[in-house]
Amino acid sequence: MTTEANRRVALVFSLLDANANGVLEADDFDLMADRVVREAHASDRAAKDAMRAAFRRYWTTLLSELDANGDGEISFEEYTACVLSPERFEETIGVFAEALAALGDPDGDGLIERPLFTALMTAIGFEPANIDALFDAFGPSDGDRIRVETWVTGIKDYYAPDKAGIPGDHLVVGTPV
Ligand SMILES: [Ca+2]
Ligand SMILES: [Ca+2]
Ligand SMILES: [Ca+2]
Repeated sequence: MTTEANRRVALVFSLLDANANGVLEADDFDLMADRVVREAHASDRAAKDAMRAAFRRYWTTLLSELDANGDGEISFEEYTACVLSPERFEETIGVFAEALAALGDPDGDGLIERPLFTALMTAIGFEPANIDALFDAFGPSDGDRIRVETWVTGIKDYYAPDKAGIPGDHLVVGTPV
């Protein structure tokens, strides 16, 4: 595993622990889904429901794959095992990435404007400066927009334990984890 990926794993765990009690549980994913959906003012109900379902699936996948001691929670130690078998999470993360990126494009033109991107990423818990750096790394067009597929790929890469030198590394730089 790369150092960047190591730091991403720690950062992602801290973000997923939305209620900041040091372990992952169903509440964290409900809380984060609420925060993200609240920012998706222009999205329709189907898109919001898809996001909630993706968060729920994310949790049930983690629970079934990583809860080694069977207590219904995922500790950080248990969570780090996700890097051992990244392929088990690919499909779930793919669904999550598609749902999140779709919220970024409520008008369906395939492009995401910076303000909405920033609002959604802030709801997930990233820092504003890091969000800006990531958006820039995605190479926005003249209208300061990025393509939906670019973000989908970025989200998938971000959660892949074996990747390095990716745009998502901007989310780690300068972030205390
Ligand atoms: Ca928690
Ligand atoms: Ca556990
Ligand atoms: Ca759009």
